[in-house]
Amino acid sequence: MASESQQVTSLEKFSNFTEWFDQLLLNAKIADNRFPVKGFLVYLENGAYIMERIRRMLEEKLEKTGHKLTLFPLVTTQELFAKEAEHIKGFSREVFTIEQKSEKGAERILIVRPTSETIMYPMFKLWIRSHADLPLKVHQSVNVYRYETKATRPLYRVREIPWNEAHTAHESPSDAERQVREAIEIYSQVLRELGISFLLLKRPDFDKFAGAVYSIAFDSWNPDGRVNQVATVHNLGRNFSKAYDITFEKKDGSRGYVYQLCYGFGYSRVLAAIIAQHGDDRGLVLPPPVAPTQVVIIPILFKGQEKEVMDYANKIFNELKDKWRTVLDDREDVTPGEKFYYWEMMGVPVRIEVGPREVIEEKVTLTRRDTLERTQCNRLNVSREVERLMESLMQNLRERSERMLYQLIIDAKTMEEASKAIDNKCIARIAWCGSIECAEKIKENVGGEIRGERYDIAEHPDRPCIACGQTAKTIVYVARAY
Ligand code: PR8
Repeated sequence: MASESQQVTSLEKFSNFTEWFDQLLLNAKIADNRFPVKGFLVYLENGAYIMERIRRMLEEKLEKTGHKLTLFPLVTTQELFAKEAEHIKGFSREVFTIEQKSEKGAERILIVRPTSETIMYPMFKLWIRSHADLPLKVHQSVNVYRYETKATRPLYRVREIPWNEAHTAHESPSDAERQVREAIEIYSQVLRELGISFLLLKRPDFDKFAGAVYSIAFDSWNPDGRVNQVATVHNLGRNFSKAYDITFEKKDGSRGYVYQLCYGFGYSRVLAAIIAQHGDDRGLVLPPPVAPTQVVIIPILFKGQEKEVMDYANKIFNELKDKWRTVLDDREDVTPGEKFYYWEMMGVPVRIEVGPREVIEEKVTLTRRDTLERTQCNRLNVSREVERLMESLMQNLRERSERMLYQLIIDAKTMEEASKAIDNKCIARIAWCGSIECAEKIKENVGGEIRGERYDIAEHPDRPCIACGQTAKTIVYVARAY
């Protein structure tokens, strides 16, 4: 068994992230950002494919846990939109509207969903009668539209947002809390299966979702130091049920407002995280569950032996094609070297080369994309070997990404240390007293925002607030964000 390991660098990705990312989007057929309406992206064959795979992974888990698939309209009225006061405050400057003119010339403005609370909840009011209708759990994968005022960035901050949103209603606060844990588990599982590592953070009150009691966010790391919020879970308490009058008859015959949650999973941001966390200077490195091509077979042709090699390559192809998305790259006008380069950029997890030597020895040579390590195996074992490599690659992606996350976290005891951490494209871990004044001071002096405290583990401050020197209430993470 021959083995040769090579160092794959990610220098370009870390030193010049934006350029690296933008070029890769086009070269690897992920997305084209040149559409003439700002913030609206064209998803190319690989980008659209990967997002579709992510969608299926998520929806399968949502449906297994009793979330019913629904499809709600794109629009709502201004009156319905304005019912929950905090929500309208949060979103009013970001909405796209449609002008609707009747034949008589009367005008009506419709609001295009920036999210669907105000579209779904008037219907929840009609559907929910008694405790027997609860919990109600629905979800949909749709585009929502936000006139983002922050600078747009392809995949990270778009104005047409492809996402899945789930909305639930419950009879008690404890059932709503149970649902928070279920939602977190579902999102964590999908992200884990994609090897994406993240901080699970409870957002500070000043940064929670408009209308929520509290918000939990999944902040994934990014090579340029800006965290990428790929998903969020919001506990809405009874804020919306009171505004939209969603009540139910309790077991004891009295009536009460339902407790609600909404949670969202940003498909384009998860795609960005896959590219950004796993990619290297040669291009994409795709997790097998979402790779459009999982195995590529490249025949190495020598004059006079073309037929033997092609027959052999076809045999391997037939052995693999039902189990893995396999391509036999038999282009005649492209050299094997050029093919290697192309498929490496495309992030194909496993490459198989077969040449005259492999034919004679009844072997194949395999290269895994994450480490570019080469191995050989007997032709008869190829299917098993591919499976082993896929598992090992996936585990390595997960571990490598997790290691990087913890390398990027800098425990900062002073403003200077925190500021230096942010300048060095890291995430600062600091002690904070909880006051808005100090949060503002930190933002100003450090150059990053307080993203929140860990939700998955309890972290107790062992030092005073970094800004005022008073007793700290909590340990929080500070970073720049998209
Ligand atoms: C909600 N209501 O709306 P959220 N570009 C790309 N992805 C985005 C963008 C953007 N401009 N804005 C948001 N996302 C709740 C929960 C129904 C669902 C993605 O929550 O405003 C982010 O990944 O927190 C974000 O975490 C997710 O949508 C949910 O958005």
